[in-house]
Amino acid sequence: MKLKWVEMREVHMRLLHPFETSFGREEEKVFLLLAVSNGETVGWGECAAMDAPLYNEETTAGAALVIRDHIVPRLWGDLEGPEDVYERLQPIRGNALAKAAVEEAVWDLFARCEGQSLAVALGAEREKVPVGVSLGIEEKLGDLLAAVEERLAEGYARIKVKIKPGWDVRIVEAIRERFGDIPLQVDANSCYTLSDLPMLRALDRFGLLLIEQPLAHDDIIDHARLQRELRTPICLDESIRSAEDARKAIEIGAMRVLNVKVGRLGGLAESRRAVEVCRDAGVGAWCGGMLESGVGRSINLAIQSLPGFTLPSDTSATSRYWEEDLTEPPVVVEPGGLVQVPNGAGLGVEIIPERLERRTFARERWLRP
Ligand code: OSB
Ligand code: MG
Repeated sequence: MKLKWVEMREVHMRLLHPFETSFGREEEKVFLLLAVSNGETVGWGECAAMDAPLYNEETTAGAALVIRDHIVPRLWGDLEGPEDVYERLQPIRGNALAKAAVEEAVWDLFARCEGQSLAVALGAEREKVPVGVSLGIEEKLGDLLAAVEERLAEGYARIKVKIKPGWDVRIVEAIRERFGDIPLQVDANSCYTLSDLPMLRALDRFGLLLIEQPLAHDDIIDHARLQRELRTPICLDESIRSAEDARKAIEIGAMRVLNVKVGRLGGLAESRRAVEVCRDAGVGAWCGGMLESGVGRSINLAIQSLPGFTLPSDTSATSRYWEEDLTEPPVVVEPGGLVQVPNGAGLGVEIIPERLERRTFARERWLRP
């Protein structure tokens, strides 16, 4: 298949609730949506880069430049399948979030052309997947406890709370005291060092499912040292950017669980390889999120339908993020914390043109030369 055109939009969407992590607070998502077409059918992808380089080094504006100047020019040749895109973009160093947005769109295009859901195109095994919810840092402990209560009532299969120095042992202790033995995990987004070992040991007493990315964003060595000190599994997010990274981290004992983010791993093909590495090694996996719109969220649901995903993911209901999403139908959480994996062609969701137009701030389209 040859692409006829590629279109990139900058989209702005206000979150229902501000989301605070150890690296910052987000109130509005400014992100890129990618569309690719063979002239008849359109495929969609979403770039997970954020406005500022605080999660990883990429930004929305930087990703737009890389997509325009370096990624799109490599897409015009014949594509035998969506797997070709990862190979085609391999010479470009880094820029995983930018590459993944385009790769996802090509996967969607191929799946739609074949009348297959993206999940089936990837090799789906499950029609429903368990999901949890990721709760940001609040000003008051009471607000966090109220949020936990509300989300448990909505049926989520586990709770994840963001932690940072001063908002860690205290909140985990309070949640355990109030809600008992619920499935609970924490995410530090790289805000500690090995000098925080006493605090991390204190966390180890609470029977958490996992501790996500406690140490530096680019480290596996210290994580391996830390894992030897803890019973709680360490889960890596920021540090793992490829299936090879996953293999190395597992080999030195730096992680027992992987947070699979399609963006951070540079696309769906590489995410699938990373999960295979984990499965072969008996290491757990789940799918993280980047506060995506319905486009990114249906991609996340498709990948987590594969074998190898062992824990609930961060793909929460649409109502947790947006007053009105770009897509229909919304993601809804059923009893038991289960979400239906879309089974229509491609992403299996419909993009509502008026909603997209209203939130599009810039648009560029390139035609095959
Ligand atoms: O580290 O998992 C993370 C959101 C933005 C950036 C990084 C992370 C997150 C989340 C939210 O935890 C996941 C979601 O609900 O989409
Ligand atoms: Mg994380």
